[in-house]
Amino acid sequence: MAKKSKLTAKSYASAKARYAELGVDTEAAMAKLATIPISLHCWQGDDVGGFENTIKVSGGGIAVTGNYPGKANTPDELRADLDKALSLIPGKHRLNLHAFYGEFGDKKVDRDEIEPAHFKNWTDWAKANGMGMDFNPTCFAHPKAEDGFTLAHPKKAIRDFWIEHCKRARDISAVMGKALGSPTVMNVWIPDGYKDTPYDRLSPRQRLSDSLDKVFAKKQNRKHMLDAIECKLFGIGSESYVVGSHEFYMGYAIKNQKLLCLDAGHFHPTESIADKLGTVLMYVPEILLHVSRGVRWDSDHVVTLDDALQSISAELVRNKLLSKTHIGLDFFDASINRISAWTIGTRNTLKSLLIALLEPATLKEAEKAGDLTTRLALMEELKGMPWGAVWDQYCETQNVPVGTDWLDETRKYESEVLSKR
Ligand code: RNT
Ligand code: ZN
Repeated sequence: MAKKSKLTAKSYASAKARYAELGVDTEAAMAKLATIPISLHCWQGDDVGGFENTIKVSGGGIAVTGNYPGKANTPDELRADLDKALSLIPGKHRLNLHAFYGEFGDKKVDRDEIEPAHFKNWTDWAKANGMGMDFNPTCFAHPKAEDGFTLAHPKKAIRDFWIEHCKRARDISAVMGKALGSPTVMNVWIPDGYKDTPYDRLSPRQRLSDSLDKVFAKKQNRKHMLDAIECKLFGIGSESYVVGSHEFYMGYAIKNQKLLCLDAGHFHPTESIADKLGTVLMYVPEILLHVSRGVRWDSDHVVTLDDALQSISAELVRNKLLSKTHIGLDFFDASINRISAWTIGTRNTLKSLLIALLEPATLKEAEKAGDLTTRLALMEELKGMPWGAVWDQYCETQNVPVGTDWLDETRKYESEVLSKR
């Protein structure tokens, strides 16, 4: 360990000098990175299962594949797994919880009956860890969503059921945010859509708009909770038509000044959300990101340090959009160790932010001056800069494992804890 620290320190000293030549202050970049929270999604820990005492219904077009042993079966197990993941990730982060992860004892509590008390243990846990929390109504995996429609359902009784669920979720969010001293971002995502070509594309959207108006009718304190809405291009089982399209939610968010949630996997496969961030923020107050990775028709692979991720972070840093952006993760992989999945995805998101924070001001200046040759040359040279040495130093100063040392920790946890489940 001591040998490793010495190596880290040595590499960092040389990296610091290299960046200084470009006018980049590596210490300032690390200090800034330490202030950026990432909201860890609870659902990577149990394959989007939840803890309701009802027969599990799948659906909603979000399919988790893989059978890796050791998934969390209880709230305590899920919290222990999150504790482990958080101990391997530098910085202070948040928890993003779905409503069906409430603690219902042995009672059958339907979605239109959830209350703040069902989430008290989660809130206490977050408070003890000094973390904020985000929340989501769960409008899928339920008998009343089995035909693929919830808030836009043609039947009023079904719409009312989901409206009630979302209203309660907002009250719960407000209680959480107040208790934790940081607003809870509540994101509404619904699966509503058709597998095959619809005749009427408009009426479901009018119904959704009307349902959302009812959900959001009660004024909530923005210090305690913020409303976000998430669009999607298509899903498994809603290939031909999704009610909550980008245009729908973009319009609704602008009109009602809600947060727009942009999930990196919810657009055409070659369409990047990076280009949308600044533009959308010209018209909506804040945004929520679901950092994810689409692969062909599926939207939720573990986030890797790819170009798409790096352009998202670059956009946020270059245009100073971080203060208006809530960064959350959204992926679920059951084919690998789930704690490693969280660790890889979150560390990658942070790495991409660090790379962006290490960009020199000369890039902007070159572009402004019309010197596009320098812009291209610099952008390419930056790819070879030793940001990895700065990252290692950051991990070291944040007291989390450097390099792949975290993998030893998840392996140990797997043999001592997960394998016994
Ligand atoms: C689904 C959406 C949504 C969910 C979570 C579980 O396509 O991305 O955000 O993944 O709410
Ligand atoms: Zn999402």
